[in-house]
Amino acid sequence: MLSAKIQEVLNGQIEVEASSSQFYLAMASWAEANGLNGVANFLYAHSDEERQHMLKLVKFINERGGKAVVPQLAKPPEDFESIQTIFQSLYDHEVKVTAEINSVVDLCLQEKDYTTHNFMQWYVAEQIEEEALAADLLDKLKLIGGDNGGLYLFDRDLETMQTSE
Ligand code: OFO
Repeated sequence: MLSAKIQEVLNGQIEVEASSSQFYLAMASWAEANGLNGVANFLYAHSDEERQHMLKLVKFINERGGKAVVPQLAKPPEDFESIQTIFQSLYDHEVKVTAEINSVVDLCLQEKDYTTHNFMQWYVAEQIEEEALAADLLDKLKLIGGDNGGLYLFDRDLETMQTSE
């Protein structure tokens, strides 16, 4: 059985994952409208994964006798300045999500909820991969700079790239 406190933070995490999904969906749509189909594919897939992360939480809360709440979400941006700013925001966003996950894990330890603590380890591992992937793509974009040929190849590479999970 979940304590009220743990249920509250897990519901908060549902919102974080759902917002990530919306944010990446907005980025994907912008990339597609701007002719970057590889980037768009990658971001659409990333958005789907965030939805899976959200669903995992919904199911866990309900399975543990709690009540999952489907949240209202803020509208993500419609426009982005450039592909560089998209990947910078993506990286910054993932770092923020890692901090949120760490605080959930922290509370699990304080509350001695080892079941939820164990469940959250999947998210801890996932964040390591997501941060590393975002940092790697950002580094590549920094190397490319304003070179259109480089950007073309970057977009083509992302067409087939798998996101983490
Ligand atoms: Fe849910 O992993 Fe990114 O945010």
